Amino acid sequence: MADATATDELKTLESQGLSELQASSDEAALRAWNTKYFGDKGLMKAALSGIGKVPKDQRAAFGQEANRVKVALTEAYDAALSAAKEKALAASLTASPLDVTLPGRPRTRGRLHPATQVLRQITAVFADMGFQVYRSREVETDQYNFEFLNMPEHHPARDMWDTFFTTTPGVVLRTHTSPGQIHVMRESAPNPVRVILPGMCYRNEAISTRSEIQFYQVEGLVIGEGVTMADLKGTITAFAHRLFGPERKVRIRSSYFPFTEPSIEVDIDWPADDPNRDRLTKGTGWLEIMGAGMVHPTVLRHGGYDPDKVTGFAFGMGPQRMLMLKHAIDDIRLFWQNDQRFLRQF
Ligand code: FA5
Repeated sequence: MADATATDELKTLESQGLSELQASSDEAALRAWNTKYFGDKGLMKAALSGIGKVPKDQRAAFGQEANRVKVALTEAYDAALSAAKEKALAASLTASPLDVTLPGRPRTRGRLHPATQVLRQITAVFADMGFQVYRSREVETDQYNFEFLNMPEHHPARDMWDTFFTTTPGVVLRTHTSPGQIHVMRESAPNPVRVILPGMCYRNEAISTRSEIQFYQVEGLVIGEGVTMADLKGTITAFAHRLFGPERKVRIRSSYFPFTEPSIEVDIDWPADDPNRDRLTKGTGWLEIMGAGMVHPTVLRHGGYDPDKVTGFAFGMGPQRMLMLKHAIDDIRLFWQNDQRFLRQF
């Protein structure tokens, strides 16, 4: 028999521990119980230190008993703890029930913006004609936007483009994609060039059904030996028929741009059955889609080419105006209003 007092103390500890465990109703209480009994300064440790009072020949039996009590309490604690956790989980599930049979929230799928779609269509048509795509910057210097395009300072033609100036002198938001022509030429001279330059342009204009302050343009530039106005007409007509269908009429008028000589403008007939035809075409039945012409010798020189050896043509079109023509859209402002009812139709 082990020492009566020390062993009794162990037994009391066991029954006291078990009944306190039963009274601990939640996880926090159980953890507090665990600290009280098995912590560094816990009752179990204190009881074990009683071994000093036990006569030597009874110490092994005391040790066995102590171990039994320790295992019994630990197992009871583990069981109580997992029961408490289950109970808490069940309670939280009833408090906020989760119906796993409910259908999920459908994810709305996005699509390409109509302006992006038409840019891609235009790119595809020109790619078939052997044009490469060149990306050019939207923030330009005055030199590139005007000067190199044959519009020196104070040239009246600058008034054709209402410009957004930045706070940095000489730096503007490009008013057209034409400054990209100079970048391409300077990178390519003296080799032949056949590129399109799509991108955003900015103009400080009054916003109307036909004009935005921010819009896309697609510039085109072809340079080589013996390039003529006939090549320009042929390219533009082939392009317009590919994009709009062979039945649509293309009209070419003479015009003026400082960076082309001669210069032209290209119109397309507006669908005759559209009730908005007169309002949008100012009664003419035609909507302008691009400016174009033969690259001015001065511009060729600024680009690093010898105008005695090569010639070139250039054009600048408005893809949004073209999309308006294609689908009889009567207001260009719809493009940037982010109205889903408009965007979803494309
Ligand atoms: C130009 O910007 C010339 N750089 C085009 C050019 C390039 C001529 C190369 C010769 C050689 P214009 O200002 O006409 O030209 O604009 C060209 C096209 O951009 C217009 O036909 C129109 O389709 C579109 N566009 C112009 N302003 C706006 C605007 N405010 N909103 C929407 N589209 C516009």
